[in-house]
Amino acid sequence: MPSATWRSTACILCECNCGIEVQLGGEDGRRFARIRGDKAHPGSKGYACEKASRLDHYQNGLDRLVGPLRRRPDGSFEAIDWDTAIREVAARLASIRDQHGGESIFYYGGGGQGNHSPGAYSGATQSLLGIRYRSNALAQEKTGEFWVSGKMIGGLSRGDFERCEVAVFVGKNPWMSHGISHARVTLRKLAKDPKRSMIVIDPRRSETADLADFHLQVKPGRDAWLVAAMAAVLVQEDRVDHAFLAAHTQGAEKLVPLLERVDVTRYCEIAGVDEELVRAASRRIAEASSVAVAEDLGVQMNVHSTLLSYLQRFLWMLTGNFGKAGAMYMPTALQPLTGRRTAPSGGGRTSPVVGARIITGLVPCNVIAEEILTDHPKRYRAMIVESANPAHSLADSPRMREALAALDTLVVIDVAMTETARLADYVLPTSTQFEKTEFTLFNFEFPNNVFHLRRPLLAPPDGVLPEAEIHARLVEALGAMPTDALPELRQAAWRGLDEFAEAFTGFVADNPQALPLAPVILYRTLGEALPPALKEGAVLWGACQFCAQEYPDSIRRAGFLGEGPALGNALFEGVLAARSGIVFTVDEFEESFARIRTPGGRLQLWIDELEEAVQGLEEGPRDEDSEYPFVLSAGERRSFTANTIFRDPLWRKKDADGALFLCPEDGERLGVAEGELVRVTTRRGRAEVRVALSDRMQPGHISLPNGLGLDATSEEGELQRVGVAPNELTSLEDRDPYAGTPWHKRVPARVERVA
Ligand SMILES: Nc1nc2c(c(=O)[nH]1)N[C@H]1C(S)=C(S)[C@@H](COP(=O)(O)OP(=O)(O)OC[C@H]3O[C@@H](n4cnc5c(=O)[nH]c(N)nc54)[C@H](O)[C@@H]3O)O[C@H]1N2
Ligand SMILES: Nc1nc2c(c(=O)[nH]1)N[C@H]1C(S)=C(S)[C@@H](COP(=O)(O)OP(=O)(O)OC[C@H]3O[C@@H](n4cnc5c(=O)[nH]c(N)nc54)[C@H](O)[C@@H]3O)O[C@H]1N2
Ligand code: SF4
Ligand SMILES: [Mo]
Repeated sequence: MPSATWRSTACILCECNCGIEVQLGGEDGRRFARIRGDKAHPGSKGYACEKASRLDHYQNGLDRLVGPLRRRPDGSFEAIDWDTAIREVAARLASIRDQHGGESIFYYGGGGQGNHSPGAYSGATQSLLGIRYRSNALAQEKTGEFWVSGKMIGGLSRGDFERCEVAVFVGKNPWMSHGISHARVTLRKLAKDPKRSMIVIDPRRSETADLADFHLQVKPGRDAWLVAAMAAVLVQEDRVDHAFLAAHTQGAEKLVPLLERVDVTRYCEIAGVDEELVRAASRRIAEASSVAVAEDLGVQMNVHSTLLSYLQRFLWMLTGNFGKAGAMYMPTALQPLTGRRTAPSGGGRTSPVVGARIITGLVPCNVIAEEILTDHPKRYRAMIVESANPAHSLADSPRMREALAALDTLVVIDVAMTETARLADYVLPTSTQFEKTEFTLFNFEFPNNVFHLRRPLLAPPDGVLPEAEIHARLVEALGAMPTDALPELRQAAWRGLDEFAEAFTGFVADNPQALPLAPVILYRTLGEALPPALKEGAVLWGACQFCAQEYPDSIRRAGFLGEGPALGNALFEGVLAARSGIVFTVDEFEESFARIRTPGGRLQLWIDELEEAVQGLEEGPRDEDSEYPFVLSAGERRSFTANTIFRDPLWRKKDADGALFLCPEDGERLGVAEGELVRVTTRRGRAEVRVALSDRMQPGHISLPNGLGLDATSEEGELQRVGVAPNELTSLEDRDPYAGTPWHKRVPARVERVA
């Protein structure tokens, strides 16, 4: 019998983090017996998709880690106690730092779709170890967009899909992947309303395309010509918003001549989309009172990734779709997802071995293996991996495994024995996201932005610790915790936030060198004065103070009172008290204009570094490799995929082993029928997989789901791999020339029937 109590938390499977309620049950009371959307959550308001109901497969998942592990010389693991684990990890990393410098220690991860507290607390460990190079999944998808957006608007923009008249999705399938609020409700409303339109750019007739008014079914990888043609139509038919351009932008005089020159007919031919349809879609954008645009992996993990982030922005900038309801906006942030001090452009920093551009502080994922597997004196020699699974999720898994194995020391902090953890020297087990206080910084709503601090639903099992505790202990073992100052700060915290703010500010003023350790100091002082269920929320006090400095008016409009630190304290108290999340800022649409952070304070239409790439489109596409006649999209989001958060293949109700989608014509040509096996060969590897014939695919295009091919222990105790691990098939050199993002959606491939 499930307990009658519904406890509020959030779904951890995509960036939406919908509020959910859970009833616990099972013999030990630790099963997620029932799950429903939480109506009290101010963002999701009761919405949740089918995946959330499967979260017990995470909480009670396979291969859960229950205590620290150390690798023996023979390669097997032995259990060790926490004191030994912390002491040895600290000592080994410190010795690498002392010998080779902190820049030889690499940090990967920091959080996934549902948890950003690891990134917040590890900041202390990273600074103490002198770590300078780090990365995470954002450097596989969003860094090109961050770079472009940084140049064009000086920050991140999002689209108001709930109010827009026209929605444009470029290589994004929100019906399956969500990523916008109440995705399916929002999409259905758009489809039903005759006054609104949806434009979908996707080579596949995606589930989102089914609802679209305009499906521009581009040839795989040819989006750049299509989107350039759409922008060119706006200019050539004089459908741009001249008043907006004059008032809010810079660089039109350089961009417009470039777009005037575009041969729209030819570009549409290259893209494989009917010219009249392209023109009609562009006119629809120009005529609309508001347009919202989003790009995603279909183009971000493809050739022209960074270029497309640029071209896509012309559609809404040239038509004046910024800073008004239904258009593009710049949200507030409790704390920026990309960090406070990291310039989008990377401030000219490059990675030490390959010299790859660092964007928002992140080294491109595709160069990490190269930065390890070399005798270059500046190579990475040790790595901390926290809440990520790079042995599975980065391009070229065989090479990545080789790189991880070549490190002097690999420390993995995770809840489960993952493909990456299996290669570690030390595995530090942590409480699940439902066994500690957690949150994410995916807070992009507008005008009412939402933050949700989740309380634990369950106590962690003995033997695991939350990341906050792990990092505090590492800092202590490294001898850097300012222990003398802690009692006084703790006492101030007991007396209240006002006194704490004063004491903490004074402490930092006297000890500026301790500032980078603030997360763990907050945890060891303020954290102990908080109710136990909120302890790991201590780090947010700093975020609330930052937010109060950055957005005081927006916070006051959300109902918090005060000035300076008092306003930050009021916000922090609000965050702590709201079990189902809270509206932390309320904005006006025009506020986005004031947030433009470009040198001229205007939207920049021109990026020097991309001029050549735009012009280069005139040369047309490069010849395809006849040895690999198919384009494989390696990592599609389907109903039952969720990165590698669920390790148990049984969580999938259908498509258990993740079929290869292939169009019926190609099936006939290859002589394969539904359910038969084929061999997929790429330049990097090969895999055998079951075929599902799908008329959603166009000829020559095939797709495999993401997150499959995990090695999980079966009930018989054997390691089993179900489905194809996509990165056994991808190559490191297939990456964007600007941002280094991988071309996972465009893997040249061959398909043969397996006799
Ligand atoms: N169900 C589910 N949802 C998820 C996740 C999950 O694992 N499962 N993961 C989450 C994460 S981490 C992310 S980053 C997002 C990603 O979300 P999306 O980017 O929306 O997901 P994908 O299915 O990877 O790719 C989107 C679309 O790109 C299309 N595409 C392929 N090639 C091309 C091309 O050449 N041009 C264009 N224009 N499109 C192309 C595909 O057909 C697909 O429909 O999803 C999140 N949501
Ligand atoms: N070929 C190909 N490769 C891809 C993609 C693709 O489409 N195609 N998609 C890419 C994208 S967009 C993404 S976002 C990445 C995702 O790949 P990764 O960033 O590597 O992360 P996840 O698969 O989300 O796995 C998260 C890890 O966190 C662990 N975890 C869960 N909860 C906790 C916790 O509370 N604390 C800690 N410390 N650990 C926890 C899980 O066990 C898991 O090991 O994959 C990328 N790789
Ligand atoms: S939309 Fe995303 S966060 Fe919401 S329930 Fe579905 S997977 Fe979870
Ligand atoms: Mo992602």
